[in-house]
Amino acid sequence: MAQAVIAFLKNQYVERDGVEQAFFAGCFGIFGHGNIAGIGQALQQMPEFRYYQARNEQAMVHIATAYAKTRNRLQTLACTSSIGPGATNMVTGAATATINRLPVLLLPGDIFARRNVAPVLQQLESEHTQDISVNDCFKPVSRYWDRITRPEQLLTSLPEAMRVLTSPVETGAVTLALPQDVQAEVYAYPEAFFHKRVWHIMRNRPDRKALEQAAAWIRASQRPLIVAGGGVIYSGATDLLQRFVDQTGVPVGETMAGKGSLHYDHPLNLGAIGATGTFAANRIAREADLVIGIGTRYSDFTTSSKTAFQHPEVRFINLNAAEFDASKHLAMPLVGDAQATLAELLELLEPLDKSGSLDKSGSLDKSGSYSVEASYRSQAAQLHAEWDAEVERIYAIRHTPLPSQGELIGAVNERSALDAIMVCAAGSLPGDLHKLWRARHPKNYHMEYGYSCMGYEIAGGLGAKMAAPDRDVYVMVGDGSYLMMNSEIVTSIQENYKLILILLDNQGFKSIGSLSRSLGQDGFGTRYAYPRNGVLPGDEIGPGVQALPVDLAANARSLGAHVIECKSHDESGTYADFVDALEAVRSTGRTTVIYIQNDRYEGVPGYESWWDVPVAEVSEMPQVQAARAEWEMMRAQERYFLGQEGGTPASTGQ
Ligand SMILES: Cc1ncc(C[n+]2csc(CCOP(=O)(O)OP(=O)(O)O)c2C)c(N)n1
Ligand SMILES: [Mg+2]
Repeated sequence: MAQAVIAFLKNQYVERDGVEQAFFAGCFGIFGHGNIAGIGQALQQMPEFRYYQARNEQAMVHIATAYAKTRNRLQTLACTSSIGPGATNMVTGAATATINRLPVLLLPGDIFARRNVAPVLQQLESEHTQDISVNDCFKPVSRYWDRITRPEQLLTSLPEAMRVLTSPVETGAVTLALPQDVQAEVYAYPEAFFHKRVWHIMRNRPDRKALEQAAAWIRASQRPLIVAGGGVIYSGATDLLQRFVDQTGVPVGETMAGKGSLHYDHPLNLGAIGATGTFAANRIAREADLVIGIGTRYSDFTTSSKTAFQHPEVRFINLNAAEFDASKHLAMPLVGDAQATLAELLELLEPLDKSGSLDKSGSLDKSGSYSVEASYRSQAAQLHAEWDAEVERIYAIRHTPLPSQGELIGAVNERSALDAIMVCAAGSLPGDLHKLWRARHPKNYHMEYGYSCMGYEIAGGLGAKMAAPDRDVYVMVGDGSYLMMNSEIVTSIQENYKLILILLDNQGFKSIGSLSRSLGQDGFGTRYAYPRNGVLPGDEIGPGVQALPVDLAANARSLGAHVIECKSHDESGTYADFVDALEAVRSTGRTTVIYIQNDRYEGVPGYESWWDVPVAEVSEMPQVQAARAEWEMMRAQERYFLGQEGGTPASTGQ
């Protein structure tokens, strides 16, 4: 049965726009008794389906996820684990993939189907059923889940797995739990099952009436704004988005997954939107009367916890492959592929034919195409320029004795190759990068911020590098995330994929520390420092904090990485050394860690936005009471978007 799984997987292909490729680039795994004799033997017998070793099962799912993200979901890796802890280690990875709508195929081993020798090593026993194992934990985090208790079940299960993995709507983690005994059983599978199969990736088109209504809404809009999400990039709609923006003058704010949809220096790119957004995007959002969301899930970071859009009559048009997302905020739902839908929408905004008449409230430029008012276009361009000056200001800070994170981001941005990929996921870096990173192509900014999973960074960097070996991959990782999962440095050495890891050590959680202070909690429990009088220190302790004798640079070196430690040679601090390191790293031969300490407190500010983190309603701490009062003010600005009265937008017309 396990041989059949691999023989099937290696013959699955996808095709989009006439380009065909194998869907699986191989299989990552860690062997134990739950998979070694089954999938392990099959992989050994079929070396043309490449097997890769990981150090940690969660990490290998992140590798596969990042691989799929880099390849715009057109290719991924399978992941095999043993039963028990090997399997449950993948649950966090599965959630990360599913939340980000990225395809990964998980093949955890499972307890014996025949049961006679139960309980087997690592089996979770249950008094009320024998039909349960730890693999049931995968159900809520998988888009398709199955347990193969008879070998012939593969004949119906694997095609379902492929349908879900290759569907732009349903994709995410797919889990096929493989009982240890069944993996080794024989079955006379029909030969046709193993023939090459090509899965066509569909570019579905939206309902015509909804499309016409959307065009009318756009023509009637005075202050439209595009929110560009990850779907723009995955569907390959970035060139078309630029045409749309050039033609209509509608400005763009980018989500975490959508950053890079438009070149950062396009005058109508307002940059990041939402809680970690720029003042440019957030000001335009506040007054927008129409929001055109393309390929976005509208997470709370994008909507500033539903406070970003304050125009009393704001309405939404959502272009999305998934009806679920397209319908959010009771929008006019354009359910379809972003590229195909944008093309059709653009056509409807082009000059009307001679007999056509323009919606009265729409504007008409000289060519007859829809375009926003010139004053709106120039307001957006002005804000874009002001934001760029703010980025410049932060890039130019030279904080001492320890550098600020903003200036280090600037140095990496300016000293990495134009086609490089920057990977990140958690900590204070994502917010700062969302604002400050100048994205120069759609793959330049690889941020996992659906799950913001500490530990994704290095593993994700490896996945990105495997998917794009000709590009430099820069992983920006905090000391907290580094400590949580640095294991795949070893895999990168083993497989000779060179990663450039920028390890920013601020001795703890800069992000949650500053969140904690904003909540009146003084950074409690967010520092890596010795306890004082039996209590972990907060920020009031100041420089009296007693640091831990931890040497992360030595740790990285011990895993086989080449390490460059930034030191201070004069009163200007370590910045100069960092710049030198960024030059030197271009020619190192293997995974290299640039280790630098940065300041815990010097942060990039928020720009006219908010994120809802509820504060204790009653407390004995005056600072917490003050934070609660502020929270209540902002909470009052959260909105429901209820759309039009009397039915779905398309049925009511206006
Ligand atoms: C697996 C996981 N656990 C906890 C969190 C909550 N969390 C978000 S950021 C953060 C601290 C990250 O520390 P570090 O990597 O050093 O980055 P810094 O905040 O210092 O920039 C924590 C604990 C998370 N996102 N993921
Ligand atoms: Mg840190």
